[in-house]
Amino acid sequence: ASRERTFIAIKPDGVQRGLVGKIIQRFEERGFKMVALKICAPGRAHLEKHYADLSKKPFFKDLVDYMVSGPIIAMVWEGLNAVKCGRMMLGETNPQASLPGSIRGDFSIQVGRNICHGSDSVESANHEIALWFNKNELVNWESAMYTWIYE
Ligand code: DAT
Ligand code: MG
Repeated sequence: ASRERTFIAIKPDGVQRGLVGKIIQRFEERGFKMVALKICAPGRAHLEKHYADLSKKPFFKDLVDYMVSGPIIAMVWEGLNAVKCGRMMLGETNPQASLPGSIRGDFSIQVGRNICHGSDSVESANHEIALWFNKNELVNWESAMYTWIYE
């Protein structure tokens, strides 16, 4: 169970605003293990695939325009309930509803500039990880802190 993985991304506004280190630090400090990390700009077709479930939404074009407007930090984090806990750490989709202490609640104001992405289920995490990373980009390693984080 402590091997659950989630896909977390820092969107172009998070990168431009210099929040990369702070966001990574939150996942590190919580005790999650980084399994993959890269800066990338994968282009429109890739982002349309990433957000395929939303393709009928009125905001879809603006969303894709925003996501291709600059580099993205793509990451995979591993740990117990990484998906659900990751979502909690991000906050609500709309920053107006995100509590202080969450990433969106601390660093963002509007839904169209909510600075980060996190998978919403284990199934979508597996799908997104496969979409964003090659197998050889995922690194299996044992954290020396494991037994200090897990009972
Ligand atoms: P989340 O990113 O919390 O998983 P989502 O998957 O429903 O939310 O939507 C993906 C992104 O689309 C979201 O981060 C911001 C944008 N978005 C969602 N709902 C929106 C809305 N009502 N108006 C404008 N943009 C929206
Ligand atoms: Mg989503």
